[in-house]
Amino acid sequence: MLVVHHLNNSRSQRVLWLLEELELPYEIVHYQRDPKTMLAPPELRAVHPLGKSPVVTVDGLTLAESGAILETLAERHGNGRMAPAAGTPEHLRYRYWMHYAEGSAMPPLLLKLVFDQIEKAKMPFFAKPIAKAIAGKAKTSFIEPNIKTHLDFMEAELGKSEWFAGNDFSAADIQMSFPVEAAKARGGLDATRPRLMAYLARIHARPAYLRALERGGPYDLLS
Ligand SMILES: N[C@@H](CCC(=O)N[C@@H](CS)C(=O)NCC(=O)O)C(=O)O
Repeated sequence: MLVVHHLNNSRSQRVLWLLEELELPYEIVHYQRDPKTMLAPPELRAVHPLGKSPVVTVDGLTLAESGAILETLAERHGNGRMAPAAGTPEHLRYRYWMHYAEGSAMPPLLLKLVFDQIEKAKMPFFAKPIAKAIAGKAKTSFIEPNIKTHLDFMEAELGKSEWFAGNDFSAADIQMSFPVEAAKARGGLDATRPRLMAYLARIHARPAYLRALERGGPYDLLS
């Protein structure tokens, strides 16, 4: 039996979604973030040394890194669905978006989250203006312009085809959902980028996406 080690409000939601698209049986082991630090509990380190989610265990194997997990599951169980045929231009795009999501799109969004937290953090009153000034500078000079470049790029790419890899929905769309949802939640994505907003509406209407939410539990990136 395939087991998904699922942390609440996390990237492992994507694995549940792919498994629902593939209609594969699976079990979930739930882990809750520490409400103060938002970090994963130490038990996840017993499954994988990094203690991050998602991790999947199957047939004695431990798979980590969401892109690698999605690619492996799509390859093993897709039967021609969820990934374009090897050797096609769509497959190159599929591979690109699989890597781009975590390698390029997420870093500035994560930096935004960290610097937003620094601005809000409790600290001695005399340190607050300094911390705010540094965080503000990092955001306006580097982080926000980077997020804007990525949003413009993704918006333009969705003008070429309905889905990220081409005209068919694929696991690359599942992988890309997390940065696009994160951009909506905290990266300034709004109605000024109608293709990305329409993409979000399309993925959120998929029955498998909704089933994955039901099984995974509350997912704050949607609010
Ligand atoms: N690039 C990795 C990132 C894994 C990751 O950072 N997961 C987050 C959840 S979204 C996590 O486990 N955070 C809790 C922690 O760092 O303690 C992937 O896509 O699998």
